[in-house]
Amino acid sequence: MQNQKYVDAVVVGAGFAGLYMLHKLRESNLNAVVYEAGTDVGGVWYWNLYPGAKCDIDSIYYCYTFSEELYKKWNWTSKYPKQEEILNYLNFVADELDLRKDIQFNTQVLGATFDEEHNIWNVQLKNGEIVKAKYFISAVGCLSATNIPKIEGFDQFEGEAYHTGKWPREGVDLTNKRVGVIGTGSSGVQTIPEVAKVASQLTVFQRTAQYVLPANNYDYTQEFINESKEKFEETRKLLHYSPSGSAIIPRNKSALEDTAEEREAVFEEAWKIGGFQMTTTYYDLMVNEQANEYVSEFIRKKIKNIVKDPVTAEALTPNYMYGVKRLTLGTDYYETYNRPNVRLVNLRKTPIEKISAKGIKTTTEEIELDVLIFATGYDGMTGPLLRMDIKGRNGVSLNEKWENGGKVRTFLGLATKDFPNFFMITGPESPSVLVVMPIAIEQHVDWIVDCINYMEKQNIDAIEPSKDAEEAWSKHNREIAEMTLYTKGDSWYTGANIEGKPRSFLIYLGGFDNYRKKCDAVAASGYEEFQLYSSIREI
Ligand code: NA7
Repeated sequence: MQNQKYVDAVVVGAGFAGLYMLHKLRESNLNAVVYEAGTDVGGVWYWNLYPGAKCDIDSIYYCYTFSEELYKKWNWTSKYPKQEEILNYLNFVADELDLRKDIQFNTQVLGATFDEEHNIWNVQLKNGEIVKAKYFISAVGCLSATNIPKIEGFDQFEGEAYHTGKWPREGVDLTNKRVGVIGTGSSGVQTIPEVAKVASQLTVFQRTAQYVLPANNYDYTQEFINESKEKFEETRKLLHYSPSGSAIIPRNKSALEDTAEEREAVFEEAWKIGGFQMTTTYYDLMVNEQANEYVSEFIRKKIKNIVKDPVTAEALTPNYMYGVKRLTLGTDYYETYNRPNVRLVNLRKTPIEKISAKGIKTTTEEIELDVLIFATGYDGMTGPLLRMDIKGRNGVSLNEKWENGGKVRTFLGLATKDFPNFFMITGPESPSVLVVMPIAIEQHVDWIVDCINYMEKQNIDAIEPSKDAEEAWSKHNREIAEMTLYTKGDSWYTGANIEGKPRSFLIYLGGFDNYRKKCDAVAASGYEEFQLYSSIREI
C-alpha cells in the first residue's frame, strides 16, 4: 500500500526559485513541501561544480531583493561571484528563513497526474511515494537538464568522463592529466582556462566559435559594498522595472549614426570595461544586421590580435552574428590558446568520428585522453519540464500537448491550458532567461502566490488559461522574436543545440517592463484570460 500525504502545494526544486516560492507560500499560511533531487539547496549552483564555474551577472544584482534586511546582511566579495559563493549565499538564505524543514532532499519528482474529479495533483516521487497537492509548481529552472550528445563509442572510453553540470561533489583531480573539453559555451569558456593551468595537455573540441567578451572581474571594496547596500531601493526598482530586467541599459543611439572612428572608440571602451558593457553601446545591435556586423567585426579583430597561431585564431573567430548565441564572458579565454599545453581541434574541419577506449577519434587522428569533459550544455527551457511525466486533463501529457517541444503553448510562460493549478516559475515564453534570473524568479513567484491567494479567498478549485489567451500569447511571442536577430542563430535559445529537438524561440522579447505590466493587468482583471472553476459558487 502506497504511503500518501496531502499538502497545499508541491514545489519541484530547491534553487533560487524553489526557495523563494516556499518562503512565500509559508507567508500565506499554505502548507508546502519542496522536493529536491540533490542533497542540499542550490539548484544549478549545487550541481555546477566544474573548475572556474561562476556567474556572469554582477553579484549585487544576482540575488534576492524581496527583503532589504536579507540583502543587507550578505556581503559579496567580487563582481562575478564564484559558484561556491552563490551556493554559500543560498545556504545562508535557507538558514535565515528556516526553509530546510519543508524541503525533502534526495527526492526526485518523476511526474504528476491531474485528478480532474477532485482537482488534485498526484505527484509521483522516485521513492514510490505519491503526494497529493492542490498546486503543483515547477521550480526546475531553465538550464538544468544536462545534454550529453550521443557519440558512438562513449561506453568504450576507459578514462573518466564528466558533464560540467553534474560535476562530482568530491572534485576531480586534473593535475598533469590529458584532458579533453567538448563545448565552448559559457561553461566551456569558464572551465578551459582553469583546466589549462593544471592539465599536462588540454585539447578543446570546438564545433562553433564563440563571441567571448572579457569579464574583467574584480574584488569589491568594503566601500563599494556599503554603497550598494545604501542603494538597495534604487537597485530593486531598476532591476524590477527596467525593460531588460537588469542593470544593462543600452544607449539610445544606433550604431549607424556614428562614424567608423567613433564606433571603434565606443567598442574599445566597452571592451576595456568588460562584462556585458558591449551590449550597452548601441540599442540596435540585435535588431539591425549592419549594426550587428559592426560589433561582430570588432570582436573578430580582437580575437585575431590576441591569438598568436593564425590557424587557431581563424578557428576561434565566429562567422555568424554577435549575440544570437548567449554571449559569454571569459577570463584569459583567448589568451589560453597561446599556452603550449593547449590545442584547439576545429570540429567543422575534422569532426569527431567516435570515442575510442583511449580518447577521441576525429576524421584525421586519435587524441588520447585521461579525462573527457562535456561542456555540452542543456536541453534548455522545455527540457527540465518535459523530463518529468506531467499529465493534465484527459491523461494527456505535457510532452504530447507541446509535441515534444515543437508546439509549446503557455500563457505568460506561467501556466498552460489543460494543466490546472500547475504553475511554471520562469517557464518557456516568459522573458526569464534574458532577465537577471533571481529577479525574473521573484516576479513569477509573487504573481503565482498572489494568484493562489486569490483562489483561496474566492473558493476557487482550479485555474487554467483559456485556449484563446495562450494561442494569442504564443503568437505574440513568435511575432516579436521574428522582429529581432535572435531567431537567426543555432543555440539553446532556439533548441538547435539538441539533436532532434524541434526549433522554436521560447523567450518573450517584448521587454520585462511590458511583461510585468501584462501579468499585473491579468491579475487586476480577476484573471480574465483564465478559466476558473469552483464547486461551491458560480464564476
Ligand atoms: P551552451 O552554451 O549550450 O554550450 C554548449 C557547447 O557545447 C557549445 O559550444 C556547443 O556547440 C557544444 N556542443 C553541443 N553538442 C555538441 C556536439 N555534439 N559536438 C560538439 N560540440 C557540441 O552550454 P553551456 O553549459 O556552456 O552554457 C549554458 C548556459 O548556462 C549559458 O548560456 C548561460 O546562460 C549559463 P554548438 O555551439 O552547438 O555548435
